[in-house]
Amino acid sequence: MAISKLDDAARAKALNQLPHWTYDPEALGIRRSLRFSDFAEAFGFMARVAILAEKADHHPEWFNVYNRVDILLTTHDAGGMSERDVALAQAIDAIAG
Ligand code: H2B
Repeated sequence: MAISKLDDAARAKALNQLPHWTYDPEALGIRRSLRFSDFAEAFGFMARVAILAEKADHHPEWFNVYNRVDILLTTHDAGGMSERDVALAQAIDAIAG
Protein backbone atom coordinates (compact mmCIF):
# COMPACT_ATOMS: atom_id res chain seq x y z
CA MET A 1 0.00 0.00 0.00
CA ALA A 2 1.25 3.48 -0.85
CA ILE A 3 2.40 5.66 2.03
CA SER A 4 2.06 9.43 1.86
CA LYS A 5 4.31 12.01 3.42
CA LEU A 6 3.01 14.16 6.26
CA ASP A 7 1.84 17.65 5.33
CA ASP A 8 3.36 20.64 7.17
CA ALA A 9 0.73 20.70 9.92
CA ALA A 10 0.91 16.96 10.56
CA ARG A 11 4.70 17.11 10.59
CA ALA A 12 4.72 19.97 13.13
CA LYS A 13 2.30 18.07 15.34
CA ALA A 14 4.39 14.90 15.15
CA LEU A 15 7.60 16.80 15.95
CA ASN A 16 5.97 18.21 19.07
CA GLN A 17 5.67 14.66 20.35
CA LEU A 18 9.30 13.85 19.45
CA PRO A 19 11.49 16.27 21.42
CA HIS A 20 14.69 14.28 20.73
CA TRP A 21 14.24 14.58 16.97
CA THR A 22 14.98 17.47 14.61
CA TYR A 23 13.53 17.90 11.16
CA ASP A 24 16.13 18.23 8.42
CA PRO A 25 14.46 19.94 5.43
CA GLU A 26 17.29 18.98 3.06
CA ALA A 27 17.16 15.32 3.97
CA LEU A 28 13.35 15.43 4.22
CA GLY A 29 13.51 13.48 7.44
CA ILE A 30 14.18 13.58 11.16
CA ARG A 31 17.50 13.20 12.92
CA ARG A 32 18.59 12.07 16.35
CA SER A 33 22.11 11.57 17.64
CA LEU A 34 22.80 9.22 20.55
CA ARG A 35 25.85 8.55 22.66
CA PHE A 36 26.55 5.41 24.65
CA SER A 37 29.24 4.43 27.09
CA ASP A 38 31.14 2.40 24.51
CA PHE A 39 30.90 0.58 21.17
CA ALA A 40 29.28 -2.54 22.65
CA GLU A 41 26.41 -0.45 24.05
CA ALA A 42 26.00 1.46 20.79
CA PHE A 43 26.02 -1.67 18.67
CA GLY A 44 23.68 -3.47 21.05
CA PHE A 45 21.23 -0.59 20.63
CA MET A 46 21.60 -0.78 16.85
CA ALA A 47 20.92 -4.52 16.89
CA ARG A 48 17.69 -3.99 18.82
CA VAL A 49 16.58 -1.24 16.44
CA ALA A 50 17.54 -3.38 13.42
CA ILE A 51 15.26 -6.21 14.53
CA LEU A 52 12.29 -3.84 14.87
CA ALA A 53 13.10 -2.08 11.61
CA GLU A 54 13.25 -5.34 9.71
CA LYS A 55 9.93 -6.47 11.19
CA ALA A 56 8.31 -3.16 10.20
CA ASP A 57 10.07 -3.13 6.80
CA HIS A 58 11.14 0.41 7.59
CA HIS A 59 14.85 1.05 7.95
CA PRO A 60 16.97 3.84 9.42
CA GLU A 61 19.80 5.58 7.62
CA TRP A 62 22.48 5.72 10.26
CA PHE A 63 26.11 6.25 11.02
CA ASN A 64 28.07 4.76 13.89
CA VAL A 65 31.50 5.56 15.19
CA TYR A 66 32.52 3.96 18.50
CA ASN A 67 29.88 5.11 21.02
CA ARG A 68 27.97 7.47 18.72
CA VAL A 69 24.96 6.65 16.55
CA ASP A 70 23.54 9.32 14.20
CA ILE A 71 20.12 8.42 12.81
CA LEU A 72 18.08 9.81 9.92
CA LEU A 73 14.53 8.61 9.39
CA THR A 74 12.81 9.35 6.10
CA THR A 75 10.43 7.42 3.89
CA HIS A 76 11.85 6.94 0.41
CA ASP A 77 8.56 5.53 -0.86
CA ALA A 78 6.81 8.78 0.20
CA GLY A 79 9.54 11.26 -0.69
CA GLY A 80 9.64 12.65 2.84
CA MET A 81 8.61 12.09 6.42
CA SER A 82 5.69 9.73 7.02
CA GLU A 83 3.89 8.07 9.90
CA ARG A 84 6.35 5.19 9.55
CA ASP A 85 9.16 7.51 10.61
CA VAL A 86 7.14 8.68 13.60
CA ALA A 87 6.49 5.08 14.64
CA LEU A 88 10.14 4.10 14.26
CA ALA A 89 11.30 7.23 16.12
CA GLN A 90 8.99 6.33 19.03
CA ALA A 91 10.32 2.77 19.06
CA ILE A 92 13.91 4.05 19.01
CA ASP A 93 13.16 6.42 21.90
CA ALA A 94 11.70 3.52 23.89
CA ILE A 95 14.81 1.39 23.27
CA ALA A 96 17.15 4.29 24.07
CA GLY A 97 15.32 4.74 27.39
N1 H2B B 1 12.81 2.21 4.74
C1 H2B B 1 12.66 3.53 4.68
N2 H2B B 1 13.24 4.30 5.59
N3 H2B B 1 11.93 4.09 3.71
C2 H2B B 1 11.31 3.37 2.78
O1 H2B B 1 10.65 3.93 1.91
C3 H2B B 1 11.46 1.97 2.82
C4 H2B B 1 12.26 1.41 3.84
N4 H2B B 1 10.88 1.20 1.94
N5 H2B B 1 12.46 0.10 3.89
C5 H2B B 1 10.85 -0.22 2.04
C6 H2B B 1 12.01 -0.79 2.83
C7 H2B B 1 10.76 -0.75 0.62
O2 H2B B 1 11.97 -0.52 -0.08
C8 H2B B 1 10.41 -2.21 0.55
C9 H2B B 1 10.39 -2.71 -0.85
O3 H2B B 1 9.16 -2.38 1.17
